Amino acid sequence: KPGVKPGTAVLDAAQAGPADSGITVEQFKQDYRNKVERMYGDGLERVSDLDKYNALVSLVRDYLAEPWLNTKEKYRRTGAKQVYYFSIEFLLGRLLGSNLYNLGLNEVCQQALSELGLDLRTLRQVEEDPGLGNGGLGRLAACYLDSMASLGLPGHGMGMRYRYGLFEQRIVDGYQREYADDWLMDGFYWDVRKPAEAVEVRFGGNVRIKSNGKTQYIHEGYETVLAVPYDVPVVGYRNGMVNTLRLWSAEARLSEVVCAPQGGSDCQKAVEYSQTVEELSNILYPDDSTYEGKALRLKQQYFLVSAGLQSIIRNYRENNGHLREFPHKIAIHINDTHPVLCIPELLRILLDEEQLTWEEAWNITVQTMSYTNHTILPEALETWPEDLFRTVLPRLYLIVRDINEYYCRSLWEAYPGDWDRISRMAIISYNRIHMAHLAIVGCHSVNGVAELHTDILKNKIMKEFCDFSPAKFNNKTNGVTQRRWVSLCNPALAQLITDTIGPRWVEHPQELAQLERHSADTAFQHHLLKVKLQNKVALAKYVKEKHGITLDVNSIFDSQVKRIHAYKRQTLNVLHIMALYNRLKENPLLDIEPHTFIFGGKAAVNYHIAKNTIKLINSLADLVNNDKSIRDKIKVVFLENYNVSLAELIIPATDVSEQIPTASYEASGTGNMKFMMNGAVTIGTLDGANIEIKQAVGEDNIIVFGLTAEEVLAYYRGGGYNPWEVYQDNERLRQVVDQLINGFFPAAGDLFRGHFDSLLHQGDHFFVLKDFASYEAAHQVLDERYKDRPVWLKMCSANIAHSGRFSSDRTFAEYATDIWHIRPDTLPFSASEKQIR
Ligand code: B1N
Repeated sequence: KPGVKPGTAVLDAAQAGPADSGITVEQFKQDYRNKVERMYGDGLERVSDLDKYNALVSLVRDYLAEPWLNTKEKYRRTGAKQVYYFSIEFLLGRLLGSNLYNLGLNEVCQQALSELGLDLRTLRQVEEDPGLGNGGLGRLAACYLDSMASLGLPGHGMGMRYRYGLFEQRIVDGYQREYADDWLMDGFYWDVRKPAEAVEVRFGGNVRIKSNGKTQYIHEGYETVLAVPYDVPVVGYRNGMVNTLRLWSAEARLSEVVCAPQGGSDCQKAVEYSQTVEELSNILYPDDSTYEGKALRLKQQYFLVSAGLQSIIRNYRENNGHLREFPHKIAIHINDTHPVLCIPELLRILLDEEQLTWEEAWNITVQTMSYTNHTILPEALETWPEDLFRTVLPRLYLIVRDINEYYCRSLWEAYPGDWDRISRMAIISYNRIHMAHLAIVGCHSVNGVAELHTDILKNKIMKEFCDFSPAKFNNKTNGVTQRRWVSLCNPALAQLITDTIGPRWVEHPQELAQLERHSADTAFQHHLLKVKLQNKVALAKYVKEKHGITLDVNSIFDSQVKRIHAYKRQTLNVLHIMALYNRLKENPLLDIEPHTFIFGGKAAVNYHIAKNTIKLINSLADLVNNDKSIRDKIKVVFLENYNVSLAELIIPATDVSEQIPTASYEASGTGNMKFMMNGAVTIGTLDGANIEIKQAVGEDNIIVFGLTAEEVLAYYRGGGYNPWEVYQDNERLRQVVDQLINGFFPAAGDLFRGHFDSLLHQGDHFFVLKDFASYEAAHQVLDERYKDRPVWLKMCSANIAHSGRFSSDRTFAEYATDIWHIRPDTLPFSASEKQIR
């Protein structure tokens, strides 16, 4: 049923933290009634849920106006260094719950509404997910916003206000169908439009070089797009801080067009023009970890960068002195290569508008900029054709050419005569502009997102760059915010933790380590079990309402929820379930724990094999769920439209977290961290942050399997491996691989031939067959452990207890000290606390 939306959990009153909002229940009730009446000219009893929700958001915004203003004022007064996190995606998720929670207003609001006969949960559910991101990268940016504000640090987001977010996924007959995500349809009340702070962004045209003593670059004949900012408040956790996420929207100045000579007074033309302009911020590209060389994407990137930088510089000028001081007052962080045009754009402003020398401008730029790489997938590395770049951004093109020239000269000094190396490292080569190279050259810091990922960058993908400037390279293992990913989505667990070790963990997640002492405690284990069960019941209720499938809440909930991608190996999971099903069919009395296998995730619109994987999962679900002979021992469900809100429902209810990419491919993963914080046990490969999760929890508390990254890379060097041998040697595996095409899925025909071929005839690039036996054995170990409930619950507790270092508060503190050089004494993390990680 498309109408059924994932609900939200209730927070318990006892989770009150430090600062008090100062607003009483009575006050809240009165303010709320007034708000409804003023907004709708009608009484609370007569307005719709949507109206009630909107009025509540508007009231919360009123409450946060003062801290927002005070925060800005404080930044101006103290001249504190400001960090701007540029990201083409911010996957925020719903904001009402998190803002109430961080403002310390949750209990008051809940109470006030209930006295008015309303339910906060219902109103929270009205909210559309602002889905302005694809997956991990965008969600990470959102977690960092929460941590920056909650640590009381001056960090802001710069992003795009897409008219349509990531598509809404519906499953029709087992297939993914994409629908526009019209998230703004009912309005978005969290942001504030700031038309007075709009700036112009210029595209196309040409550059005239004027030389009278000093060379000047005159950009002419360009098209102008108006960038209008919308500011979203980012509320810190009970600390009175409110930072800003600035989202840019493209608009046309129609009045000018209608009057312009070319346009005549032709309204039709004006409308067409406005449509092409607005196209710029219309859609989020629905690709995760892939690169599409679309001109519109390049324009989006420049639009964000130019608008963002102009507004930063305007603000800087109002409050500060000379631009030479810029890097001491401003840090700009580039989230993957998408906003890397920050580098040439800042240079352009400093050179053309501020008349600085190249050397001055270059030093300021490099000192200001830092860059995070999020993937080593070759298909995600951005390169733009030189021609396209020159046409769309003629002035920036000249600047990039100059950067390349200076840089290649310095390479030549270091490696005289080594043309091959220089052309491999150049920013422009073979008529393409390499954005990652530009990022490495123009930033003072380059980081990966987990230890293994950074090692691979340093020793393989970016080895030559690292040899040339080793000091730039560093690791910052990702993290997630425990406030959204435990407190908000799993209030019952949060309550149990607080009852056990006190409330400080919400701000000092390292303190979760104290749980270790209680992990074998029967009373604690009993509560933990109860919490999990309660969360499973909530998820089962949703699944029943939405999909009409009944789940056994006493079964093991085993979840793989993430984008569908060959390297993430949903197929491995599927083949294992098929094998389990076959075993049950052979021996209906087989003594296995009942399992519920949960899948969720979107496939990129043009990624055919991934879309077929969804159909494969749904075909398996049809088969298994309708086979009476296995007596509900296994169930398979694919939950439609996986997004932040659905994650908030699935993660707390999960026992087993599937993190099974081919080693070396998943830069970090962040879902793995969310599951562990909620007490799920990971079954995973030694990839990305899984390795660090293993270090944190110890090898008894995680189940690892499969090839290591080193082994995978060694196979690639040797030209791959022979999947036929594995297939021949393992009967159970041979059976399931054959079942992809032999009529086992009655209506599938040749639908899964692509999967079959990629496993057997195309060399099994992702080592699915190679890792199968080890994956199956790992599952057997898991089941053994699960049977011994006290052992299992101890594992769950250990995962929660050691999840502190995967808090984005820790990650952010590291970025702040090591990269942005924000004074460490302003960080709430004491040196000794940092040691714990
Ligand atoms: O970034 C996450 C990591 O935890 C994941 O391992 C990684 O896969 C993910 C182009 C991407 N890398 N690259 C992207 C997204 C959109 C796009 O258009 C690339 N996403 C990741 C956070 O570090």
